[in-house]
Amino acid sequence: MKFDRDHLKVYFILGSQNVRQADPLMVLEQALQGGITCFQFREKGDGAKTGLAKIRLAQEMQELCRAYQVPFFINDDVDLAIQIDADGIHVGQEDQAIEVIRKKVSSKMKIGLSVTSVSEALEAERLDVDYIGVGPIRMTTTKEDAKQPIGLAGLTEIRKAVPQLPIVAIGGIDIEHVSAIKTAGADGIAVISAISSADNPMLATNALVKSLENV
Ligand code: TZP
Ligand code: MG
Repeated sequence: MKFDRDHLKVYFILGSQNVRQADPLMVLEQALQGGITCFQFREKGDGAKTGLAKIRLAQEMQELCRAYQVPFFINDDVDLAIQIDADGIHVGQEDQAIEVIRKKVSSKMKIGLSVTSVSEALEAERLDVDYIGVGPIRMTTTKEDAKQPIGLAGLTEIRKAVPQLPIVAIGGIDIEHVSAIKTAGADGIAVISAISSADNPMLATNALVKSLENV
């Protein structure tokens, strides 16, 4: 699957633990109908599936993404990404080292890395990752161990330090923040709750897509 910075515009992240009542597959399908440009399966935290149930859900989500030709990333779980031939893997600073992952995965697998500071961004550039996830931009309650928000100022600094690296901003982002985040230099936004907690995930996604295109 082709992958470039345009895929970072509206990057949706979801695990079954993020939807209490709804069916996660239905939420994903609505987000795909609304026009998400990338998807990451992030099954972790309280109530997350493990083992076979996790693999099965990943495969079902991957199939949906394929039908909409949207790149399918897996958070953290490099073995699962290899096993089901995901389009990409996304890892944090505390996960396996990028060099180690590169050696394990096929050359076509994309790699994203979470970054919260200029020094981590410069290191990411050296490591040759395909994009960086920069944040948290704002306070978020979705990630239990989220770091301190870096704000638009932090995002702007990181953009200046790595002018070429594709950036997706993450953390506490909703539709009213999109234009300032774009202006600060991000190629797009990554969200969980703005879509997964919306009354209508398809309409919420569509509004995000439109607001990004209008900046
Ligand atoms: N990484 C940094 S913040 C965050 C992750 C996975 C959570 C984003 O969730 P939300 O609901 O969009 O704030
Ligand atoms: Mg991680």
